Amino acid sequence: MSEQTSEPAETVCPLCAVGCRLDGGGGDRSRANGREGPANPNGRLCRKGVRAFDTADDADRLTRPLIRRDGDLVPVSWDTALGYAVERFEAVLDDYGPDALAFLGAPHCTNEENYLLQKLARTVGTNNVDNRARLCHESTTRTLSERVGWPATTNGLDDVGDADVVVVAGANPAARQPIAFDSFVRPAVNDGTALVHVDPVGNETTRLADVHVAPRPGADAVVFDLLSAQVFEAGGVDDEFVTSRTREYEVFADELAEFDRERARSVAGVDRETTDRVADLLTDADRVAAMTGTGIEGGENAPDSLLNLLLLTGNLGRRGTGVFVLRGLVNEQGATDAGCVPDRLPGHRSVTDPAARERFVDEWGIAPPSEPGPTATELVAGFGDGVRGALVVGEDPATSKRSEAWVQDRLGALDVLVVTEAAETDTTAFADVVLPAAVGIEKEGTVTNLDRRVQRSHGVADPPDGTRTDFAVLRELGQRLVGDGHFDYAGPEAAFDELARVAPTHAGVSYPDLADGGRRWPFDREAVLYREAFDTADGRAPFRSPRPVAEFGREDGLRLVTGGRANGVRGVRDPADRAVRIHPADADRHGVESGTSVVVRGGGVEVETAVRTDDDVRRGTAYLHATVADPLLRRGVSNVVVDPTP
Ligand SMILES: Nc1nc2c(c(=O)[nH]1)N[C@H]1C(S)=C(S)[C@@H](COP(=O)(O)OP(=O)(O)OC[C@H]3O[C@@H](n4cnc5c(=O)[nH]c(N)nc54)[C@H](O)[C@@H]3O)O[C@H]1N2
Ligand SMILES: Nc1nc2c(c(=O)[nH]1)N[C@H]1C(S)=C(S)[C@@H](COP(=O)(O)OP(=O)(O)OC[C@H]3O[C@@H](n4cnc5c(=O)[nH]c(N)nc54)[C@H](O)[C@@H]3O)O[C@H]1N2
Ligand code: SF4
Ligand SMILES: [Mo]
Repeated sequence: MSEQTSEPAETVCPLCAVGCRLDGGGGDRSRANGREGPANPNGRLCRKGVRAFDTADDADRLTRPLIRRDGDLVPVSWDTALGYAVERFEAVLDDYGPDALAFLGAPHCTNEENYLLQKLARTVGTNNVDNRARLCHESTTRTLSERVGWPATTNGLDDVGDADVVVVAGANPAARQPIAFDSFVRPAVNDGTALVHVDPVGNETTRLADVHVAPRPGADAVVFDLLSAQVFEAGGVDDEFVTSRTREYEVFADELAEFDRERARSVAGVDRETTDRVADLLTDADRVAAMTGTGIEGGENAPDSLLNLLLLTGNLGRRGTGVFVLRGLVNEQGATDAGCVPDRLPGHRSVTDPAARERFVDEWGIAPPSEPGPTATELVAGFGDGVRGALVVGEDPATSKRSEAWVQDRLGALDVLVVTEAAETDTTAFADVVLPAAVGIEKEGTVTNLDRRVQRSHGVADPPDGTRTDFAVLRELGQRLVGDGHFDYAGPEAAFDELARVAPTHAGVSYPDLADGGRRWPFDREAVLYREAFDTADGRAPFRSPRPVAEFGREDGLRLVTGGRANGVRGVRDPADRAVRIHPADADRHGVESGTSVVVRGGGVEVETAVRTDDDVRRGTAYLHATVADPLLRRGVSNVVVDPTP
């Protein structure tokens, strides 16, 4: 069942959402080589990307289907494993109905695989389908879809060079999306673009920044509102844009006129000199682009306030402006585009939209359910309760911000858990059926990067004997659970063609059109969204009122800030910098200095590490790498004490 074609031996790096192209042709597999592509125009790969083949060569790969018998996972044939999975899912369907099943996946998988996964959920009769990676950028993408149209990056990476100012907020693209940063942001800055970094803690990105704004963690909305008020006062409003392209400006303008700037500065903990400098840059700039990461997700409404600032200054719908959502996993954008979300059909159409539903009825002959389902987080919380069975495709829900005991309890409470995985994980330990999967560079299909570019990915490595692609598995599960020809796809191309028929984002494009570096959706407009109008009901984007500026409560100890959130793709793990970084003044106060062994304590949990003092860390905060901070995060600890090791 080869899905191999005679395409060039080139594929997309599976290790992050930048979408660099790499050479898959023979030779030395210990180090991957880049090929020039739209996201890596110099043909370079980052130090993570050069290990792309490790994902295929890992000795820990699963190669036999397993089912649980008398408590143990035992190897069986594919036919037995799939038959058993179907039998157990059918039992849940008979006893409890379709909403007792959950389908979780698959930002590591292709668009075609994600399309099949959501189709499987919806044709058995439930919208219980989600992928938790979208949660990395949930509030940013929600703001974008509610206020301008699409939950996605508005512009193309290749127009960052046209920006006069780039604002990076809550992200570290220099380390996390390094090739995008080095190919587009760094040259722009070298060429005169001003870089503003908004982050309580300095990182690799700060090193290139002209201004570092280090607000209190969670205070980004206050900072952006303050900047809007300053730009407003300085005459930096783009009146024509505001009049012709936005709504609800009067209310917003009144609020800006009355905005208490002194108080905002004190609440956000930013000094006047710094914010004046940024306000000047924004007022003088013709083009401003923003890049957002996971760090602004936690605070109140930061994406809304950032969007207000961009609308006020007319910075959407032109080259060198807009919002770049710095997505993480290779196909995080595509999993959502293909409909692996509980409230949207493929192409981001609401499950409640009658016209959208009609298209699916025409194509499928089966109506998708019209009630939005719960989110992945809610679904996992319902395991063993409302949810009795789950199919998990290429995710590891056991890795989460919840306590290990809680997660294990939930996974253990299911009647049936079927997992497709490349290797053993904390989740497979709870599975009733484990299906050994082929990984990215072994598969045919398409993936969509962080600037909406849909690229062909090719099987440039042979999958180990005994594994199957998620596409083949989902097709077979569909044939057995739904039947009637609904899943009789010849291969991924047929699924892509169907996606292009039902999803407005992908309309009008087929595989041959994706040769030479792929295309950005929507394919009729490509790079810059919203040139003429926003994709809202009336074509305008609404302002949203700034939230009242509330004081942050006085905190004991240091506020914990984490970064470097990790995804543990097989064989590639980041060497975590274990040190806790604090400001020298805080180090003095705690009686420690660089190199001192310490315990970082909070919520009854302790982490042992060493101190590194750093002027770029905001006073009153302590920065830890996410993997080191994991035990604290799982307890929901937000403040810590740093004490010398006794
Ligand atoms: N090498 C490597 N690269 C990766 C990954 C990997 O595992 N390894 N994973 C990928 C994935 S899945 C993702 S989601 C992305 C994540 O990419 P990023 O979002 O860039 O990841 P982080 O390094 O966690 O950066 C978060 C930043 O937010 C800051 N921050 C924390 N709280 C606040 C706040 O309240 N306000 C502001 N303004 N900033 C705050 C932190 O200090 C930190 O600098 O990276 C992707 N890239
Ligand atoms: N405690 C804690 N929780 C976190 C984070 C953290 O740093 N700490 N990070 C958060 C972030 S940013 C993210 S994005 C998520 C990541 O969450 P997940 O996506 O669940 O985690 P990963 O470890 O990236 O990938 C899950 C599994 O996918 C498998 N896999 C890879 N490719 C394929 C494939 O093609 N097919 C199949 N079937 N399997 C495949 C890998 O073997 C891996 O075990 O976790 C979030 N949760
Ligand atoms: S930036 Fe991302 S896509 Fe590019 S080589 Fe590095 S890991 Fe791969
Ligand atoms: Mo992520």
